[in-house]
Amino acid sequence: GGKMENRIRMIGVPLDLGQEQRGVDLGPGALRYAGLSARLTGLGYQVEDIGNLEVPVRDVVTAERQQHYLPSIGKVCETVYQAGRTAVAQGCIPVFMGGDHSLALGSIGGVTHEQPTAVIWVDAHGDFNTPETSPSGNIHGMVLAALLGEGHSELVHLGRPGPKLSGSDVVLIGLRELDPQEKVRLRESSVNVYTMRDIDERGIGAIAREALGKLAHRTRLHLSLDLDGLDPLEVPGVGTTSPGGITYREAQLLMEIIADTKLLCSMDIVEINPILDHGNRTAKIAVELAASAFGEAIM
Ligand code: HAR
Ligand code: MN
Ligand code: MN
Ligand code: MN
Repeated sequence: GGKMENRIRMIGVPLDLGQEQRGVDLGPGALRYAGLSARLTGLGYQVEDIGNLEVPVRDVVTAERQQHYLPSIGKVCETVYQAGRTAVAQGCIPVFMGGDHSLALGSIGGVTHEQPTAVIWVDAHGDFNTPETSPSGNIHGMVLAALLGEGHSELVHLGRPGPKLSGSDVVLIGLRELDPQEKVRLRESSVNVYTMRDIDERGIGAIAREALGKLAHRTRLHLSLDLDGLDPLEVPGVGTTSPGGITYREAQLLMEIIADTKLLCSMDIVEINPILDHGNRTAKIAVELAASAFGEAIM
């Protein structure tokens, strides 16, 4: 069912192979130093941090470079999948601390193993490329497409055969940077999309409520929070910045409205790059947002 569990399991995934910038592998540490565990404990959860899953260091798998590290990303995501599946089976809420967004192939695959789960995907990007449409070849730009069954077969059939989500189970929020063919693919899909224009015109509160309404056929929610969905003026520590993003206050309201549903069953916190950050501010903001998503209220 969708009742929120009282146990949270933090799972570090220092995966940086889905993109080219160095430093996103340091995300799990940044979130720990920003106090994620204590903050969630303070909300009344039993929090367990199981450490980091094993991820090959980029400098050790240079032979995979031309393949954009597809074999290693597949292997890591298999372990992420099993960790997510196990956490849900044991009645825990897994919180996946990335790492780049390619880890969501495993996390969302794993949490949907037993029961369907709707996904709120906060991002500047659609992550809806296939190998044919991607201008970069970077796997983190193909994750959502693969979860819906399109792209590298190693990724599409990861964990269990076939697609892990249908388009109508997904809401994208915060988009402002799509590649030309990715845009066409997304338009032709059944994914629910809210761009920055939608947020500007209608306000994040209306968008959040409408988005949750689109997912009302599900009783479990997964939040995939790509920090580059926020405005880089407030959240500079990400590898692919895109100006004009979701403000901190808008993100807070979105998290609070998600918390009101009490349906949040799992979460990814991805793309934090502490090397590009100022004083760990991006991870600190991510901790604030995670606390709100899990029920922290101002009063
Ligand atoms: N669309 C670009 C590509 O596919 C960049 C997208 C990925 N960037 C991210 N993920 N940070 O959301 O290469
Ligand atoms: Mn992303
Ligand atoms: Mn992004
Ligand atoms: Mn708060």
